[in-house]
Amino acid sequence: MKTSMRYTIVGSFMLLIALLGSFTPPQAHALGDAAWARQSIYFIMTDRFSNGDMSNDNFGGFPSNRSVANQWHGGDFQGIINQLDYIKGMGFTAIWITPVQMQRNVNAYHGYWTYDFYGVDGHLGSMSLLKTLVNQAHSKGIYVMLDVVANHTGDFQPGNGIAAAPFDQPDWYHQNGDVRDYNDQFQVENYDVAGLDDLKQSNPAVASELKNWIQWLIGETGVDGLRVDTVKHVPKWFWADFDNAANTFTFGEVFSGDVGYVADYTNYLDAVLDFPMYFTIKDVFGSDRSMWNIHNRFKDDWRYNNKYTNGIFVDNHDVHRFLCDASGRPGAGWDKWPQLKAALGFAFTIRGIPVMYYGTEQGFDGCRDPLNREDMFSDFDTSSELYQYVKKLNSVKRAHPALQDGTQQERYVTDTFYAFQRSKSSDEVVVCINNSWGNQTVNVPGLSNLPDGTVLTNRMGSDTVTVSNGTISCSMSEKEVKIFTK
Ligand SMILES: [Ca+2]
Ligand SMILES: [Ca+2]
Ligand SMILES: [Ca+2]
Ligand SMILES: [Ca+2]
Repeated sequence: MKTSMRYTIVGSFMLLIALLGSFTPPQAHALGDAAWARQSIYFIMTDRFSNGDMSNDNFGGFPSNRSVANQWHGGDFQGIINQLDYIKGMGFTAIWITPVQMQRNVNAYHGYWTYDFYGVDGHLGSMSLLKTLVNQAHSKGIYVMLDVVANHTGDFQPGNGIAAAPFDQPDWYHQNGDVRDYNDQFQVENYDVAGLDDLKQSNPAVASELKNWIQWLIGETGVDGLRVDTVKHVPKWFWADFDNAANTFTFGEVFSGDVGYVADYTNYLDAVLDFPMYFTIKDVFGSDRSMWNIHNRFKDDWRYNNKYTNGIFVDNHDVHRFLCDASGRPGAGWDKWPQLKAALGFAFTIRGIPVMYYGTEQGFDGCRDPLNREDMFSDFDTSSELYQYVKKLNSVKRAHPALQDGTQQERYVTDTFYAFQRSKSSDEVVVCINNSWGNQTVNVPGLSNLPDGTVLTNRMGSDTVTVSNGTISCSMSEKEVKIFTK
């Protein structure tokens, strides 16, 4: 009896070993918030990224035409699959892709005008190909975040039908007409945004179906997290339910520079895209404004439920690209890359998850939507200066836990200079940023956990400094970012 039991246990153990040897355990779909805080995200507008299948370009009678800026252009899931190595090569560990739901409009290339919640748009591919994309990304160590819209469908009512079943019932919508006063939160939540048919979450059937849908979508696709659209246009109570139903990481778009207004949503969704910081980055790095604006911005960090999981970005698809608005070198306004590199150096090293909009690495500079949604298509140049710069930032971030979710403390600030220290376990990082168009040398005092005599190396270059009296001397060229580590 005893012998046979031991045989069974040993046998089971050996069977387990055999199984482990032949199978890799499936990757967890619900990547936790803490793990998301350590990622860096590449944001892709699928229609504008890479066309891997010409046969789907005119799906549903809505043709692609690259000479029309607000029409479909042909990018698709296969195109993203084809470029996963380009993305991985830049050091990103996650992608966020625009909504995949079926559209029904020649201008719905962006995916934010849902017709059928339960269909995948044929321009992009099929559900099966989306699963392949997710699996291929996972096999390369890249997580996938899906963009979802639960505020509205496309603009069908009145006069042009209604979204597909089960969202084909008029009393599932508000029918209040357009928002007229954007300072009136009731209108913002319950009226239409630019004619887009506004879903009535207060109808229990609607709330219930939206939760069924998100569970279905996550179950089908195996994605690791959600970017949630038009968050300020839906009552907060719904987002708490939605996040709960989704049972995954969610960060929301709350388009506002008012930090109190934005931060409150982190009590309902897991996190937000940090629009207040976006406006600060645009001012400070894009227009050479004072670094004290950064100091002031960080003073509001206490307002966020978790400041480590907000998305940090220098631009996105709904605003001018950074290089459109940047003021450029005084007297040579076309020379803007030094400002962009300083902004990216800041965005990739501060608390939060860096989210970089596709094409930034190729110097895209479009202004108004849709001109800020340029085609990548043939621009996958891995030798470009900006691609290489971003690759360096990601590689330093990956090598240093302190730069992922370590604590952050300001160490020195002037109008043209900002330094901070990040710490996690035994990892210590000091970041120095020169926002001036001239060289300057600045002493950064008050460093902690770095005994005198410690030699730190700038990982964006190779120069070293030695800690003395808890201070290092940062010798900076114009618009330079240095990342010092042990
Ligand atoms: Ca295509
Ligand atoms: Ca609404
Ligand atoms: Ca409408
Ligand atoms: Ca969640």
